[in-house]
Amino acid sequence: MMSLRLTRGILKNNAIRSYSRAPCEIIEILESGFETLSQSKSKSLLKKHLTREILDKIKTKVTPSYCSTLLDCIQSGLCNHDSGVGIYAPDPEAYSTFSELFDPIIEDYHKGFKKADKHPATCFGYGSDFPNLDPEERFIVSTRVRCGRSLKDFPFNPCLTKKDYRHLECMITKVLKTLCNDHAGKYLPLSCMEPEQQQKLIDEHLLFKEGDRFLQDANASRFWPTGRGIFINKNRTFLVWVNEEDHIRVISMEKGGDLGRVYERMIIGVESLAHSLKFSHDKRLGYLTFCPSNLGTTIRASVHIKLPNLGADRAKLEELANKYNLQVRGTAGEHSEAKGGVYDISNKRRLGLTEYQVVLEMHKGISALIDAECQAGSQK
Ligand code: ADP
Ligand code: IOM
Repeated sequence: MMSLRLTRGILKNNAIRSYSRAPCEIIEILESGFETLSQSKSKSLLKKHLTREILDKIKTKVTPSYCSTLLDCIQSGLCNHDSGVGIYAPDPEAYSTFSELFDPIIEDYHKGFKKADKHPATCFGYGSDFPNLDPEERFIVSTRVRCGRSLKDFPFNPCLTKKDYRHLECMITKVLKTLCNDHAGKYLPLSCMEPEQQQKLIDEHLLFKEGDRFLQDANASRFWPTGRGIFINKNRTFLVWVNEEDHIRVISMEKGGDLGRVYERMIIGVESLAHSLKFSHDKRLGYLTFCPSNLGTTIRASVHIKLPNLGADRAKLEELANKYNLQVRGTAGEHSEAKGGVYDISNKRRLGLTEYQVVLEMHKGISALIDAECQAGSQK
């Protein structure tokens, strides 16, 4: 049996899509990766749902248009046992071709979205539906709402060519140039950025990080930094990431807890882009994204928050957050640690609810955590 290191070595040394491997080689890597994952302590949804029966059913399948294999979907999860999810869709058809595996993972992540369920039509509501979460500025450092979009007729990262990256960047930046008022800004291609400027933007939580091993092992960082970049408005409160995990990430953020204002800015931004760009959308799964955790509304509404009393016991904080369908991340985002007592807490599920309902779930949950923090403080 091949060890995890060997599996990883084979995958990494050949940064190629698996269709250029012989089918028997793909099966061999899948079998060995499956054995190693099954025996590991991984808590990923991939490990939980990839059974022998499912593996045997889908291990020889390929998607009709891009010939993506199961290995293209799960190689990141096979290499990184600390993945939360561990599976990505190399192209939109992967969600149906490998539905035996994607569906239970989607149901688990999005808390009960079943095979027969249909994602509701878009309904953003209004920013004014959401009062400031922390008007006295005691707990919340900053608030951020993001959503992801993929452009119709393009596959996701692993299947994109260098030419596709350039083409996507060109289409997206052309539209970004037309944004006005608060949303007007400028596009900075990653390839023209000095390393110091790049690091500064990462440290300020504006830019995506470099060298994410989960994305690299999913074959999502090919031709880096070609086609990648960030659009920033004058106030640095509205950002668009180009060709990172998804073709587009629309982000609104600012200091403090005014969720309504942040959300409203994101809605205007994404709706402006939708006038000129056609997005990849599915009747059942809503907006399509590279990672199944982002399907549907694709919204992650988060606060950077200090909860000294609740945070004293991270396990308890997680348990309480889970009760409100919230997810706790570290200060530098997914797979990072909390620094200086600052947690990133956001809605977990994004599929099966409208945008309004997703943000409401986050608003209610964060309000409840702040109440619990105050109560814990008064009992001291
Ligand atoms: P996403 O998938 O939403 O882009 P990540 O976990 O990769 O999330 O985080 C991306 C960046 O956004 C990180 O630098 C993270 O610290 C930052 N971030 C997330 N939420 C907030 C927030 N409320 N305030 C400031 N920065 C934030
Ligand atoms: N969205 C993706 N970056 N993530 C869920 C990776 C993982 O932990 O599996």
